[in-house]
Amino acid sequence: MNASSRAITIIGAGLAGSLLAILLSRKGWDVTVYERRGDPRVNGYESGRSINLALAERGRHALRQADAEDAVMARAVMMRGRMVHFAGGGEQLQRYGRDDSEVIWSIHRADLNITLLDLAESAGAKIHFYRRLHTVDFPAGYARFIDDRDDSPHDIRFDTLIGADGAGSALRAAMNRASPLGERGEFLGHSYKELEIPPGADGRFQIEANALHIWPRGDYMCIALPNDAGTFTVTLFLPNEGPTSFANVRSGAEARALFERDFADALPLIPHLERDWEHHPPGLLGTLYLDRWHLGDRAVLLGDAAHAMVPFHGQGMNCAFEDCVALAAQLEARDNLASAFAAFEAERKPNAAAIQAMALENYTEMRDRVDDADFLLQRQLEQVLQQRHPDRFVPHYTMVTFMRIPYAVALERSQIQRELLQQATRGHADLAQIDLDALARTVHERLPPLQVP
Ligand code: FAD
Ligand code: E0Q
Repeated sequence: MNASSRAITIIGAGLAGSLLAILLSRKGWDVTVYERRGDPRVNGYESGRSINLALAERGRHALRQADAEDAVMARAVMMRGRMVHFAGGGEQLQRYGRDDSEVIWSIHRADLNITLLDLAESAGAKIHFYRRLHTVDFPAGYARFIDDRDDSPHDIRFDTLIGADGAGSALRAAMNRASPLGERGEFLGHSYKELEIPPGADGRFQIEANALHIWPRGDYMCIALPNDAGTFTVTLFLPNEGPTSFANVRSGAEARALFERDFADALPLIPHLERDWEHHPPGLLGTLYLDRWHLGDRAVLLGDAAHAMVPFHGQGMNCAFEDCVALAAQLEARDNLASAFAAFEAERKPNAAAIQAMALENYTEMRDRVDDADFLLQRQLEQVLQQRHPDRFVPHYTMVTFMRIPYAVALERSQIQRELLQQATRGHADLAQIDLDALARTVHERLPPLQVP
């Protein structure tokens, strides 16, 4: 598409909005971005969202397209695997991949966002802060923004709007009013709370730095991701109702009692438990499904605005970044906006649905299964099958995290593989009892070769 004549207005300068602004500005589009919050480089970062995030191959690849990878990776902390802290004490590192070439990276949300904002501006994008999208007149091409500092309205004219304004998207609400999008939200019924592990007296990490720590406890769990300053951000995921829930753990003192009982090895590492608890409101979790992501040539949604998901696969940002690359490519390839938006939606919607489903499944797996004997046997068998059939049997986690095959393909193959693993391990306690030759025949029948890069 001929970009020189066209202007694009992006709503939201979060993770997806700022990355997309870089990609489109570099391709010659005239990009303007409107962001509800203040400039984080001036006022500090008001987020209320998770402080750090796991970056995987899909996200890294997208950052590479924007020449942002080196700057981001310079401050990233490697996570080789999950460090599982068992209820009875003791811990175990479950590697994510085959070696240190297959790892994920903990990055700081604010640093990442600032890096992307800087690059977007140097690529020519204009970013306006304190501009919260309020209402849109699509036929006339007018949008109204509010400056929340003084409630003043600001009206602009637009050609087309791209909604990167997150799970509570105001653009989505406006589009839905103009023409229903078939929106359906499903709350998980569990929420989260963030706490901090400061560095030790020597300024260093108090627990293994190069891991994603996880305390699985059946119906709930804690995780911790490292930050480059020697701290960890701990996230407690808990049901909203029930015996151990946000309904019953209301005060900092009650939170301390919960940690004494269930997370005893973590408790001494969190000195400001009560303060953190009382200052951070619990965050809601859910999945958002839409039938349509675009409105003709007037508007399109991406990232959380289009497909918010639960965070248990660590893929929300990675998926949002993949969306940005896909939308930029369709805008180049098609000769008009409406067909670019339609092609983007057709390409990405099945894949977003697949990672949404896998993220939900991973919650049960993380909180309830990673410390089970049958789970561990299945992981062992998975490794053996990967070695024997490297082009056919690729572990679920590898397909999602270290590869860029479509999420929908990863989901389909994972379902077949899980069935094979469950059938082969049923009633067995040891790998030696499993007939690998019989299994090889099933693998060849059911899993065609996958192009492994
Ligand atoms: P956001 O990052 O939410 O950005 C939206 C932007 O729009 C914000 O800047 C906001 O201020 C702005 N905005 C909102 N409304 C308006 C408006 N009306 N007008 C103008 N601007 C507006 N993903 C991973 O890949 N790895 C992880 O490890 C991971 N961990 C997570 C842990 C938790 C607890 C949670 C909740 C999420 C996690 N995610 C993770 C998901 C990730 O945070 C999101 O998928 C990602 O932030 C989506 O990016 P986005 O740009 O679509 O939305
Ligand atoms: C990852 C990395 C919030 C969060 C982020 C994550 C992961 C998990 C559990 C959670 C999944 C995993 N995982 O370890 O399988 O890989 O990002 Cl809870």
